[in-house]
Amino acid sequence: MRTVYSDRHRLQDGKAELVDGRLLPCFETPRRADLILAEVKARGLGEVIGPEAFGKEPLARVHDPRYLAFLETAWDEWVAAHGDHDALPLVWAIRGHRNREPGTIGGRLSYFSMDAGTPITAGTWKAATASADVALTGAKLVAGGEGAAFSLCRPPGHHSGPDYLGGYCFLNNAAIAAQWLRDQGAARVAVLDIDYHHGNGTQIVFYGRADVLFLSIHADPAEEYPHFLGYADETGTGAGEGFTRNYPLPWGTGFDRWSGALDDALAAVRAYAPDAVVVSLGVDAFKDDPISRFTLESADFTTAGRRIGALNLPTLFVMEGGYAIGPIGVNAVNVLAGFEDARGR
Ligand code: SP5
Ligand code: ZN
Repeated sequence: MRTVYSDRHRLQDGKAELVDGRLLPCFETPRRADLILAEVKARGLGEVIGPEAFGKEPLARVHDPRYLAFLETAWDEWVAAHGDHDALPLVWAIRGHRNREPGTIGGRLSYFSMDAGTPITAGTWKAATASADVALTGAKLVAGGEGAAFSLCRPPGHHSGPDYLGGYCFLNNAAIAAQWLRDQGAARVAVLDIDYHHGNGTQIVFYGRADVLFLSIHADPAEEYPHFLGYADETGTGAGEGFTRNYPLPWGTGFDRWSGALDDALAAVRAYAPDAVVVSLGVDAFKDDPISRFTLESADFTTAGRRIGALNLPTLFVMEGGYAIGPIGVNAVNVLAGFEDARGR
């Protein structure tokens, strides 16, 4: 399969994130994408191409225009108010507070954020929009008849909701791609999220809809980030009832149990008979991931890819998380190679 990749990901290079009460160097670094790209080339997965520019329209199909306007100018406003260092929010609306956009950049950053782990930097808007273009270009390959494509997105996307950033995500690449596929005529799209963390942003985008099936296998929010969404009893609402499925799993989960959830999710995808599948491909379920607590081995990612390939459906892989830097390329490309293997390529 072909890989879509843009060097512009390097423009998102945050200094620090708040973790367990300390400001630590960002886990979500440019090296991640560089190493995945190197492995794509080393393994001969297929041609690597640059993204096409899709503009703001496909972004606005998923994100609130006020949020997009905020994100585009946030850095300049932040620098004018606070100086030339990364922007992080400090306070959030909580039970009983007003959900009303404040006037200052600091207040607006709080209003449009879900955590203090996702710094806005000088290059955030350019990197995030390039990442969305990478996803959309992959979607175009799949819509055009290529059986599969790999969008090597960075920064990731699945935690970003209609009007907020968080979890290292600014624009929801997978949701933007899934919506674009719908807009191009796909009747039904399934989004399968295998990142270690719940894809809260993607779930929210499609929660009331039956035309996009959302399935997420992740660490139980009762113990793991993002804590406030991703429970099994979240199954969709209204017309979307039954079209969201969550598989929260406990810390320490290994491939036996994880793959049981995967098989159940894949059966649901089959029954749904979508025109295309978007895989939110995080590899942070890996045993040595520094911020995660599942125990998948590198070889398990190959098996997972094979099972996804056995669906025999047009498939777009969209890169999400994975922070064990050394093996990140092997783990991600193992999924893609397993997929190709199952397809007989
Ligand atoms: C795309 C993606 O994978 N985003 C993940 C964002 C997670 N950010 C907060 C993680 C908090 C983990 N706390 C454990 C720290 C290890 N001591
Ligand atoms: Zn993750």
